[in-house]
Amino acid sequence: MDDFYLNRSLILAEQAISLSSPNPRVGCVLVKNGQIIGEGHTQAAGSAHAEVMAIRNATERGLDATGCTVYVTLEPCSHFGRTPPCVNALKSIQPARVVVALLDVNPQVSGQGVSALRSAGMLVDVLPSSHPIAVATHELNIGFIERMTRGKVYTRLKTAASLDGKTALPDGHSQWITSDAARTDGHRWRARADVIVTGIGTVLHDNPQMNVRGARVAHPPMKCVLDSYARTPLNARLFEDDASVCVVCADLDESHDEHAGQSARLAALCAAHTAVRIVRVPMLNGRVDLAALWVYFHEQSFNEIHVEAGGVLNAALLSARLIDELLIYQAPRVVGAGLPMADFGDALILDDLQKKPNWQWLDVVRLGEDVRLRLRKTQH
Ligand code: AOF
Ligand code: ZN
Repeated sequence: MDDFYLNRSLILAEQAISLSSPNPRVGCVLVKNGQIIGEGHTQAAGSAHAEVMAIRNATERGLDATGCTVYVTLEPCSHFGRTPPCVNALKSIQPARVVVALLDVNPQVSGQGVSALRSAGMLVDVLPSSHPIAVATHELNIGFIERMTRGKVYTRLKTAASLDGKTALPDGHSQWITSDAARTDGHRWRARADVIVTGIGTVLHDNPQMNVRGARVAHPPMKCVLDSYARTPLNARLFEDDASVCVVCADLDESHDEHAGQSARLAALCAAHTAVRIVRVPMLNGRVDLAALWVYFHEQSFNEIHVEAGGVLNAALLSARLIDELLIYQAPRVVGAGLPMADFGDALILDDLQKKPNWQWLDVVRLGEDVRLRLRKTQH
């Protein structure tokens, strides 16, 4: 039965997507005499963790949790952060046993939560890291885990392309290369992100809304346009909802010809839209320094970035080694030769087939008439 209740905890944890960031997505179930007596998931940062929500839920139902078994997807925290330790909350209900799917990599917790529970006399079981529920918990929190362990923001790049890797038709039409099922799925991945990134070329050409449609979001992801010279139109569709918009522009010095024009356009953007945030980033080889921007994203404690851009920006991000995951929707169409843009531009030249592949398959799924390929960068 452990797997059954841990699976239920995992389903609850998934409900924290778009809500809990920068905190991990955690679910918790309290079980007594074969009945679920309380359940919960992590709330927004600064609010209750999953364990506290589950205990509250049992209390609200008038049920006594003493002696229960706690199923929780992530090791209960042992430190005072924005909230008091969950370990203390658990001690207050005196469970007989705690089952944990995955240890918390946060250095302030990492094993200390489990030790504290054991010291308090509880039986604690932790799944082996290869257990499917531990793996799923890891995947659900890949952004949090990468931020904590590698100090970077997990970045997923989405493209939709033809069989021959083209993102546009000869006349430039590109928006609907794949079918409804693929687009709906794409929105679910957008919903997981703290920020959706695109380039000014895409804004000017496709005028995207860059929002999440057809999936529930507690906090809509921030929209971010890489726009060195501040050319984002005041009436761009990405301003149509109230999500915050970050315009990333080049930090031009006053001797630069474009300086005055850029300042005037930025002022107009800020005057027209209260939700605009301007971020200035140094130039590197004539464009915004992407690595510097990703440092800024890390400083914001973002866990996951979702990129939907054109071939030029995609290629630059891949070359800068900022992409961790590829999400490629491929339509069963061949566009043909000599056409505008391939999904990764042409900046990456594979020169040696003897080298190990740099991407490994995560999964390949049929979605309506299309396929979805998901790959993760190999570490070597
Ligand atoms: C848990 N249960 O549901 C979550 C945990 O600043 P705080 O107090 O919100 O603490 C944030 C840290 O707590 C976070 O970095 C992670 O280590 C842990 N998250 N722990 O026991 C939860 N979301
Ligand atoms: Zn906690």
